[in-house]
Formats: sequence, C-alpha cells, structure tokens
Amino acid sequence: MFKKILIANRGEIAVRILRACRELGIRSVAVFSDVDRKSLHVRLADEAYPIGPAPSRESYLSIDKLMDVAARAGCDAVHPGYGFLAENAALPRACTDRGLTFIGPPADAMEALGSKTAGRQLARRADVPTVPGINDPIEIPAEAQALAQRMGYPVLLKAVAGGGGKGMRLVNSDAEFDSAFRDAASEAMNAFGDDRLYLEKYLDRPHHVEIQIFADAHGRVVSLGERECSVQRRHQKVIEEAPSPIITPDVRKKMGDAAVRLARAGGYVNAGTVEFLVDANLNFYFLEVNTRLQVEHPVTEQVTGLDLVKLQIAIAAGHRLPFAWESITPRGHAMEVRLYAEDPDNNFFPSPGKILSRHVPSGPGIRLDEGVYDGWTVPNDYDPLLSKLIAWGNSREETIARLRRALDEYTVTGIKTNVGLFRRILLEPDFLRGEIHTRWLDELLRRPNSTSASANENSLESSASDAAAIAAAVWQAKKAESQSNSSISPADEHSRWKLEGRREQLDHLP
Ligand code: MV4
Repeated sequence: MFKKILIANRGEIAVRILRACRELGIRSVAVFSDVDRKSLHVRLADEAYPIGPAPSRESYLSIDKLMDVAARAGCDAVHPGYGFLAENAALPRACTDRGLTFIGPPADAMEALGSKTAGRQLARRADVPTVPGINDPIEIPAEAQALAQRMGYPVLLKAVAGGGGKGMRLVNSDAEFDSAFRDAASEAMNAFGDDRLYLEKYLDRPHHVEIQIFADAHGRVVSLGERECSVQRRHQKVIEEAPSPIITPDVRKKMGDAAVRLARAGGYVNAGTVEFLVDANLNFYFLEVNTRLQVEHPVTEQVTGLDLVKLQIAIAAGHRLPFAWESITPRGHAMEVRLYAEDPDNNFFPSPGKILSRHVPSGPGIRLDEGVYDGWTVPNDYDPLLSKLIAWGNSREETIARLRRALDEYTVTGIKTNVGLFRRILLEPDFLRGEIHTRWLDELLRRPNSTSASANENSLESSASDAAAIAAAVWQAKKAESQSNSSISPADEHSRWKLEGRREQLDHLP
C-alpha cells in the first residue's frame, strides 16, 4: 500500500481524499495556491506545500510544480480529484516518468475516451447504443448538412473535444446550418483548441443517467449502479440522486452491462462514469465517459455502502475488486444538492466572500462534504462550490424529507448561496414525481416564481429587516471575538445584511 499520497487538488474534494488517506493510514500531502493558504484542505492534510499564485494555470494546473512537491515530500502516488488535471493524460504520463502511481485510469484509456467521436466508435464496437449520428469528425460541412436532412431536424452539432455543452449548437433547419456550424466551431476552438465537430440527432427532454463503473488491473469490471443527474443549469449539475426514479431493474442491468462492455473495450482501469441519455420509453444512448471520480460520487457511496476513494486507492495499488461486488445491489435512496456561493437574485453569479457565521445540518441520514469553515474567505479564483449536502433514507420520499429538513437547518451569513433554489425545487410536483429532464431546471427558472423577491418585497420588508438586524448583531459579536478585519464598507455591510435577511425570510415561505 502507498505511504504518502499527493492530492493534486483543492477544496471539498481534496478534503474528501485526505480523509480516505487518514482512514487507510496513508500520509496526505496537500498543495495550495497563494489564496488557499488558509483553506480547509491545507489545515487537515498531514503536510502542505505552496505551488504558486491564484490563477490555476500557474498553480493547480502546473504539472512541473506538482511533480516537484511529490519529489520533495517523498510521495509514492498522486490523486487528481476532479476538474483541474483529472482528465489530462499528461498527468498520468508525468507520474509514470517519475515512478509515481497515478490514482486513475491509464493515460491511453483516458485519451481513447476523451475524444467524443472515438468514444462513439468504441461504443459501436462494444455494441453499446449511441444517439443516431456520425462517428467521425465532419470534413465537409455540406455533406454533414445532407446527412442532417436525411436524419431529420433538429440535430445537434457537437465538438469532438467537447464537454460541458461547449461548442454545442442546436440546428432546427437547413437555413440555420451554416451559421450554427461556424458558431460551434469557433466556440470549440476557443474552449479546446480544436474546432472539429460531429453531428447527432437531437433528443428532446431526455433524462441524464450515468453508470458508475470500477475496473481493477486484473480484468474485473463492475457496475455500481446509476445516478440520475437531469437537474442541471447550463450544463452544471445541481441535484443528483441514486437510484434514478425512472430506471427499472431490467434497464439498470442492461445499462450496467453496456457500461462494463465499453470499459473493457477501452482497456479501462479504476473509477469511471459512463453517461447516457434516456428517453421516455427508457431507450438509452451512450453520451460520453468521464475518466475520473465525479463530484456526485457520494450518492453512490450512500446506497452501496462503499468508499469509492478508498476503492480507487486500492485499485491503483494493484488490489483486486472482491468478487462479491459484482453483485452489488443498492439499498435505499440518496440525493445530493450542490451548495454554491452564488447570488440567486443576480442570475446565480458567483458571490465569493467571507463566511461570517454558519450553522450546518446534521442528524439522521445527513452527510455534508465540504471544504469551508467559519471565518474563511471563499476565493474569487475557483469554482465557488461550498458544500455538497447529501441525504439518504429508505425511500425517495424519506430522503427528500430529510434533505428539506437539513436545508432548513442550514444557515450561512456573509455570502449569498443557492440554498433557496433547492427549497424551491424540492417542492415542485414534477420533481417529486421524478418527471425531470435535462431542460427541466432551465424551464423552471424561466417561469415566474411565486415567492420571488420582487413579488413579496413590501409585505416582507419589516420582518426581513428584523432578520437583518439580528444577523448583523450576531456578526458584530463574532467580529469582536475574533478581531478579524473586514474589507466591506459599512454601507455595503448594511445593504448586504438586509438582503441576506430578506432572502432568509423568502427562503422560508411555503
Ligand atoms: C444531447 C442532448 C440531446 N440530444 N445530445 C449536453 C452536454 C453534453 N455532454 C451532451 N449534452 C446533450 N447532448 C443529443 N443527441 C442534450 C444534451 C443536454 C444535456 C445532457 C446532459 C445533461 C444536461 C443537458 C442539458 C442540455 C442538453
């Protein structure tokens, strides 16, 4: 087993990984940029090393700096977490060159599945259903257009190097084809340095369901079941759950088998996720493979009882997946919400700042994975994910009730969060019935909200300012206690508190 693992990441996922290390008796080595000097992952790790200024290009994305730290600290393995370098094949290659074990898939498997068209070709060879479309990059736009006509509009142009909806364009008719092609290609060039596109039939309002797979280095590949991730905003997942409310045992088996065939065909090792679109008739279509641990892995952990990070470490150390895990059957239900420092009244714009006070939920069936603490300043420079709040229970209903209860317990002052969004979603009849799809949240947010600030401003003015006054008083007391100096001007402070107080009131409306 490894003695010391370098965690090439920050925030909640770095904390998640170092906790697994601690439980396994492995020393953890954190890295931090200038703005992360006081971050939770730095405080909790056994050792921590600076790797440069805030911009990730000069710190968390610098393979040279990470390799230097690994050598200086005497690490024997590297865990990339998610984001940053997690799906960059240059990191496993650099590790191999320096005699370090990369805790993730081999560089070749990562590359084979990183290209969307290569992934589709692999899927076809492995007899995994894909969305109708072409499996090669478009060479001649006019030929692709002829194909689109035959397939029937609407179609989707997608970037070969794509991900996260970048370089993707919906085309409804011949007339739109040329300009959509140019837009998608230039967006893909900007995002990935690769302007190649391909084409798929557009599926209307599908579910997004993904299969968690694990493969060991000895040829065993298993499915740990699915996660439903249809509730997304601008290609950012906001709620995930396991199992999916629409997937039947029969479809679960078929999707799991398909994902396992694909992983085998790609020579995959370690944790991976195979994404599918699922239509109303429960037909499923391969979309792409994520060659890393995912943000939403805790919901799978809660229903399987497995620690996926420990599994990743064990597989990287050459251990076998125990045979029994091939017959894993999920138990109960789990759901995760992603709490972000963002402003729901300003189009969910990132809203970093200093966390002045918090109360975090706990109690039956509640787990909170986070990388923040009271008095810490959420930096401007990275994804503003604060906490992943995970609930589990015997049924979907019990899980949702626990999640609502936990959201009501959760308070944070000093920054704005999207917690109100979840209170709203968890009361929506469609959501409660499991009738969600990839455009559901965007459509919900375009509908007028009966509890929106503008509609209720006047009637709530006085209770909101009461709440603001209380919050401000608590903060004053805290500030005196800790002698911390805030950079916010008194005028700003006042309006921020008032807003925060009002939002608190609104969030509690039925
Ligand atoms: C699609 C689709 C409908 N039809 N492909 C979005 C991100 C990228 N990974 C693939 N995506 C989609 N591909 C076809 N042929 C709809 C989406 C899509 C989506 C997929 C998963 C989760 C959220 C989404 C939100 C909008 C569109």
